[in-house]
Amino acid sequence: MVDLLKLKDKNIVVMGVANQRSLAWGVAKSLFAVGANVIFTYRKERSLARIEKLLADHDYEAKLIVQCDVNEDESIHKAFNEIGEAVGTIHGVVHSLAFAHAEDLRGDFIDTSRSGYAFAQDTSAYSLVATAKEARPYMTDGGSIITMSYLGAERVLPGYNVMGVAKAALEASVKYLASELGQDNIRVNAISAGAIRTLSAKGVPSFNTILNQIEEKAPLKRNVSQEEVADTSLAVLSDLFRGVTGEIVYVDGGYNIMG
Ligand code: 1JT
Repeated sequence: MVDLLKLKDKNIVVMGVANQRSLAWGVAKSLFAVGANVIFTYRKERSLARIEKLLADHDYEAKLIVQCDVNEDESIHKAFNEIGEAVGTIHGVVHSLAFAHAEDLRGDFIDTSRSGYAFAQDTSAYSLVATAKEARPYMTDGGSIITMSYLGAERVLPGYNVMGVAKAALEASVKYLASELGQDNIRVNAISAGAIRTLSAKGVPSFNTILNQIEEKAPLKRNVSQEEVADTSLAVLSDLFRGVTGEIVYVDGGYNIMG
């Protein structure tokens, strides 16, 4: 199985580990399990400390850990330059980042401020474009870029508001990037994860209701786990998905197909 994936000794950049519940941490664990070299980026010092503790607790060793603030072009440039200098070739990137102001994730969408809208787009959608641009020069063997999306990109989910619009832009960006990077044998796909209790989900008032509705309605009659999202992510990063690009892959127990 590990041989079919062809991820052993490949250099994969994982962006967006905030704590052990992060989808990015789940992907990192799956990557370690198949012998990939994992390179982490973090923004806040607190996240660096958490990553270092998680690595120590699991007896994992990161190939490299670098600071990267995706709201700053220069920071992304420096981070990927440092990664490229250290490892030579980058084979994959896991973009698992999103942010919006708390006040824009409740109340009415129509009340979204200009700055809150721009901030959500910049952090959650443009960051993928800027990251792909900086990673590309080092992805000389081809490779796979994945990002995390959510059903709110295509359906109105009460409260998701400005993030839904940002995820819609993210999914469209996946398709435009896929069309341009295909010539370099770089695939770009999104994982549309079901609702999972991560740090981002904290403070979402109706989250329990959302989880209960999914249990009732999803074909698999249950919610999905961080591990399930991670293993699908591993598959999409791997050689098993070598013919797939520009796709939105749902890991949601089938919830998205229901009317
Ligand atoms: C962000 C947040 C991105 C929460 C997110 C997210 N993607 C999924 N969630 C969880 C969620 C949130 C809402 C929801 C369903 C799922 C918070 C910080 C900014 C980025 O409502 C239907 C509101």
